[in-house]
Amino acid sequence: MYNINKDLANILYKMAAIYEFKDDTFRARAYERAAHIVEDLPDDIRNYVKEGKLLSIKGIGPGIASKIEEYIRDGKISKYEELKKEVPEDFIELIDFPGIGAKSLKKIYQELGITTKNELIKALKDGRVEQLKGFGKKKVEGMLKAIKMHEIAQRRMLLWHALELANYIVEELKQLKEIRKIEIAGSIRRRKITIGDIDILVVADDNDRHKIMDFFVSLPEVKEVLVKGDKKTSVIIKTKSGREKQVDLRIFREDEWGAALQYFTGSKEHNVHVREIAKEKGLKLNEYGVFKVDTEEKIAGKTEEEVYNAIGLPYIVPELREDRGEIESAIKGELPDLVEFSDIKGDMHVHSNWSDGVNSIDEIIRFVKEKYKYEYIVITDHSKSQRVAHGLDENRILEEIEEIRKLNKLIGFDFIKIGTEVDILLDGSLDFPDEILAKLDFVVASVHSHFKRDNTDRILKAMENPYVNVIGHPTGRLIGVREGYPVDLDAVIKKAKETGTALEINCQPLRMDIEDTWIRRAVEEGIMLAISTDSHNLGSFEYMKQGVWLARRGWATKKNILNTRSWDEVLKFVNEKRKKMGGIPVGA
Ligand code: DGT
Ligand code: CA
Ligand code: CA
Ligand code: ZN
Repeated sequence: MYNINKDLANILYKMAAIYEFKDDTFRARAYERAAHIVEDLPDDIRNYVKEGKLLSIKGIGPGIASKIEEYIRDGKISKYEELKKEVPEDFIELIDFPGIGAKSLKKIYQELGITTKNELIKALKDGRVEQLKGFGKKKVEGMLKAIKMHEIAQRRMLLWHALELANYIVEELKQLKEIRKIEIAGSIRRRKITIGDIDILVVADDNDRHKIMDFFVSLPEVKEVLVKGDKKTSVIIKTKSGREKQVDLRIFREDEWGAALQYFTGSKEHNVHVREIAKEKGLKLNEYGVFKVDTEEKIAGKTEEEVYNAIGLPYIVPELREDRGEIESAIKGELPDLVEFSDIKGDMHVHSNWSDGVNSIDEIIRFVKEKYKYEYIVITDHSKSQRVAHGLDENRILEEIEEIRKLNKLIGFDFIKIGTEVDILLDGSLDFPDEILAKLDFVVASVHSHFKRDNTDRILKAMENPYVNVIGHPTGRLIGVREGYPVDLDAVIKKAKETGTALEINCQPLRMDIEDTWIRRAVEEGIMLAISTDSHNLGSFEYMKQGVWLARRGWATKKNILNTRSWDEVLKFVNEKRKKMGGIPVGA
């Protein structure tokens, strides 16, 4: 479904930043708070409006409520349109981007008269900004880096967002009964973590093509038509949050469907290799089918499986199609049996409102038990060094343990496991003493500070601790926002193997950390991986799916993933390490 909460939150963030630019700090704070709240709502914002419950949400006052209602009614907020005119046009996209800052832009605008992005970059580079009061070399470098990150983020879209947009377009197109089959192809189907453009394929009768393309270009989100033909039409879609994305729609005949899907799913590298294999067999492969070179006879094309089989290969799942050895494995009949979402038995990294999560543990229990077939959830609130995230100190985590025991008693079994996301401190020691960690069922340890230095030493040291079971988001990267800290993942994988520690595949859209190639290495080395959502709100539990996709791109099977195990088996993993590294077993 199209995520209206997210789009609305993006506009509220922009409004907050523009108020900041206008020195209206009061409104800036109010809009920022409202944006946070809307972003984290567990339910579609339209339902709150429908039920007249908007004003009962804490942090949404009458002024903002009326803007939200206007947005839902008209698809825009007139106040936002007005506000945009008070800021140079180029600044609108930059104004709320992390590392840039509305206040800094304002100062540069006022003191240097700068109004475009190019002028801004120039002034940052030639030292004019550095000389302004309140700016220094470091800050200027940070801003330049942020602008570069922003450009990358604009060019490619995160998988989750691209998929939401693509699904929305597919739903719209499905209104046409002339469309007999429809599928998203390209990098989305391969579940790449960032997406260049969206490719949609359709089966329809030849004489319906025109009607379908007419309907496609008339969608209200279409901002520009790049090419319009009967077989292929490309448009630019503008999302409500102002992002622009190219969408290609292609129409095929029923008997071409498999060949078209195969061709337009890519990757290019995979396809080049597949065509070489076909050539060796005297066959030709294109988007319409598989043909004999000598007679031009068509021998396959209706389904993808048929296409692969015709050139002597078994079906290869889209996530593997990167020409990273999948064709060789297919020839040998050694393709891995990849992990699936239905294999997942629990989530091992979840924040509640005891630290910086939105929901109470009780709400989390009710939501997750209703929606997922999980056997356990590990609550892993932050430790005390994370002050902005309301990290727990020793006393508070003992209280949390008590609370969890009570809640488990109410359900009748230990659905909630007691954990922590403990900070790895600068010297590699942990933010809780061992006596506390020993009382927990499961421990995630993460680096949350000093992103500039090489953090290999800290992580290796943390893994030596008998109570640390997983290293959270091992690289610290935020896609399109900040690069990961320098870290030697080969050394981390080696140490993980030595100590019996797992590495996390973090499912947050901006993290999707670690990369598929490193997952593959971890799988080859036989170390454990935990796919975890790092949820801070109820909507985030759904991200588990993209963590599974990422694991699949890293060739992971069920046995490589810790949270496909029942808790008894997880406990074995935990206690093996505790024993090996000199800790006391769980519950002793
Ligand atoms: P993206 O959009 O950058 O995230 O990545 P893709 O893989 O979706 O690339 P895109 O949209 O350019 O093309 C979709 C697929 O179509 C691509 O994965 C393979 C196929 N394709 C496109 N152009 C060519 C081509 O010139 N040669 C071959 N062999 N395949 C192509
Ligand atoms: Ca594409
Ligand atoms: Ca494309
Ligand atoms: Zn974290």
